[in-house]
Amino acid sequence: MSALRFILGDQLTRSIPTLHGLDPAVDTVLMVEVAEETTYVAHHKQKIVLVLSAMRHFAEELRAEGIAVDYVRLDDPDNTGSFTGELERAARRHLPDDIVVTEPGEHRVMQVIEGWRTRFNLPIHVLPDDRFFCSTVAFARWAEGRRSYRMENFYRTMRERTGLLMVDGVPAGGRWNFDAENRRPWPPGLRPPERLRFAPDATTREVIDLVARRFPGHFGTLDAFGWGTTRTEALLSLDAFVADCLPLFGDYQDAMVTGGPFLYHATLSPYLNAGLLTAREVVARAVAAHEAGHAPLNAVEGFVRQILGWREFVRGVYWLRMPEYRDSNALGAARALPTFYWTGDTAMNCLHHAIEDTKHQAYAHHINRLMVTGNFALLAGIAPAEIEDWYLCVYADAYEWVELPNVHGMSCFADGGLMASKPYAGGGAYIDRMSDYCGGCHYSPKVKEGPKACPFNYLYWAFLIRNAPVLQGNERLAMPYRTVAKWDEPRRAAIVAKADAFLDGLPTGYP
Ligand code: FAD
Ligand code: DLZ
Ligand code: SF4
Repeated sequence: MSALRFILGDQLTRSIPTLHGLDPAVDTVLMVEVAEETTYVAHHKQKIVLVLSAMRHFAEELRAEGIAVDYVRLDDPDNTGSFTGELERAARRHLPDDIVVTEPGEHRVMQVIEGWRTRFNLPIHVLPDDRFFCSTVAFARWAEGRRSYRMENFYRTMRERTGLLMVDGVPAGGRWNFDAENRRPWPPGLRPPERLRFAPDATTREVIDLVARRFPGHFGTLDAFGWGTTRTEALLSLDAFVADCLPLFGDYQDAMVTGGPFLYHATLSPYLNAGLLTAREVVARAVAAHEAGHAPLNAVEGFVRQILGWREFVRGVYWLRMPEYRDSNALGAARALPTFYWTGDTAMNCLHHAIEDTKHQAYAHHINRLMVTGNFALLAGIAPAEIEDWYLCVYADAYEWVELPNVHGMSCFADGGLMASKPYAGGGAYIDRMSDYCGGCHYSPKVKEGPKACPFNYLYWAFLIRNAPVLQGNERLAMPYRTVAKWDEPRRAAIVAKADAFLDGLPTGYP
């Protein structure tokens, strides 16, 4: 019995179920670079380089173990451009008895795989992805009977279930949450640690050339490419994060700094999502650092919460609610995406820097994503599908299972509160408090009227006024709605008109 074992580009984990029980004498591993995956959105050039180079390295590592790998390159003249077309060709080459694959990260690809059952006259084994703490079945069980899902409740269940950061059945330090200590603005003069970046080796250089030739119109630059593309490099990045960043990760988790995209953040999501690191080993390292006295609890709990909590939670919601999930639009948002999301060309300094960092690094940290680019899209009423496509394009860590709930649910509130108890909307004061962007801006968060008034302020109030029918009953928005209630109708109409005039003046579409 021979099996064709199909490994997808985000399954680059040696322990992936696809490889369980592999018999090197008869089995073949199939890996394919296909146009379907490189272009289903116009991914950032660095994301394509990272995935294809990591795939090539992973294939070489398997070969070094004596495993037969059939690897199809993007520029192979016979490449059909699709997973199904390449599986069909490979099945003709190898005549396997079985096809084995681990369930994919994305619903789109799951549908493709379901189609194989009727297309191929062969048993197709789709194995559960065991790289997550919480299986999709366990999440569905947790969600049963709940009208809305709250990360905090899920996270506490996961802490109890795994025993992580638990002492005798209670949370370490006597609290579940250290968020109050984790909101410090960046102090002037503090220099973020140097980050480990990797000079591209011959394989990565070859892929860089391929991507530059084949995808010149895709977003982003390649000059600063410094991502690791092997398991060894991903592990070095984990070591460096734990040694240099984890102790202060909590304190400055929400801070934003001009020219400092990474600060104390892990920058591990591209590796976790592609499979070069596992969530279990990353969390175990953070907990061990705390137990060894190297990192304080507020940092380690904050970090564990991101992975054991948020990452598992969004995956659970994705698989529970897809495909309907992406169709909701609770706030009826319908505007087209402004062109500056692609060019960074805007006088709003916070947006300019968040987008420039994204262009050059295929990365921006969470608060830039949520409270700058995401906040603007929410307040402006950008159509969820447009802003979702942008997030799926521009980050090296973007895969729909993690991008969609974060954008659709957390940032756009398009699911009407299924995931978040209120929209993450903020005015200029929040960005001013948490960043140094406003000092270098054409606008000022303190100016209320005239051409220097920070657009985030009137966009915020216009957002509340426009969406009052849906949002004003929300207890967590009672305070700002009390302010709105004090204004007469002409004043409210003037704020909405000002916001609309600003938004109508923005060019839209891909440049
Ligand atoms: P850190 O801040 O150091 O956090 C550590 C790890 O926790 C991350 O590596 C990541 O694996 C996990 N994590 C943290 N927050 C989240 C979260 N909200 N959801 C899931 N995992 C989380 N993350 C992605 O991996 N892919 C995406 O496409 C993505 N899109 C996002 C879109 C929006 C609008 C927002 C608000 C967040 C998005 N996130 C996404 C979550 C988060 O911003 C990134 O995981 C994080 O910035 C990655 O950088 P880091 O490794 O330095 O993370
Ligand atoms: C992201 C990506 C890209 C850009 N290219 C490929 C590819 O050529 N071949 C491949 O197997 N996977 C690629 N990927 C990752 C897939 O998109 C990912 O495995 C699916 O979205 C399933 O989550
Ligand atoms: Fe952003 Fe407003 Fe601050 Fe300018 S003034 S950086 S637009 S928050």
